Amino acid sequence: MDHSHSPKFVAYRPARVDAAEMRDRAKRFHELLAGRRSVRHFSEEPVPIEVIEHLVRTAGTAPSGAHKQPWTFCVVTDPALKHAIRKAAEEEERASYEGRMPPEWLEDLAPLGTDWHKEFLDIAPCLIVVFKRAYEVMPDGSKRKNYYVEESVGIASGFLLAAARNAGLVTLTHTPSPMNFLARILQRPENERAFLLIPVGYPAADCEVPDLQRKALDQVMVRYGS
Ligand code: IYR
Repeated sequence: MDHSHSPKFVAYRPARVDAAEMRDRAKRFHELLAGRRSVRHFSEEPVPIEVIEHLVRTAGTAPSGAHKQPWTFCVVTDPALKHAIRKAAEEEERASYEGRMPPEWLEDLAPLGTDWHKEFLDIAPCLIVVFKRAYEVMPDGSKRKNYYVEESVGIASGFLLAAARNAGLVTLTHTPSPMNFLARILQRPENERAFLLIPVGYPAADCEVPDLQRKALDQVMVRYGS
């Protein structure tokens, strides 16, 4: 049997950006994303589904191990489903905040002002539940493992957050723990595991965020070479 593959390649000539414009674009993109904040106080105002679809398309442009695209984005706008998710998340989060999380963790979270109440899961107009696909099921029923699934889905989620910010929407990377209730409520197949829960919408009129600072460049970048 011949196991050789002949990969097909196509020309790739992305438009060249001149130096001045490159600097300008790099700076502006930083300014755009520097203005991103995790938001916990949402408005109920709905978001056009076409916009959400574009955010998901953008997330799906992320690189992935062996181009397996090991992700599924569940877009939840149904109020009853959002409420079921809120109830289950609060049950887990209550157990975490009231006993499962060690004191150091609670101390680290104190500046964020979080607790087990997750009202935003009812209020935000759209919840995007990101699932990672550990493996694919082949037509013959056999399983084929995906590669670098965490990295791939993490990058795709980052693209989604950046795309939402670009569209003028706000997000939260919510991580109720454990998250297995999401696969149950959304009736996902057994190859999918919840990875992140991302409420998307507009901030409430009186929205506030914690007064946090980001690390400076010299704290995150180490240069080798001149
Ligand atoms: N999952 C909990 C706790 C939590 C943990 C981290 I790390 C945060 O940065 C924020 C919250 C919650 O969502 O409240």
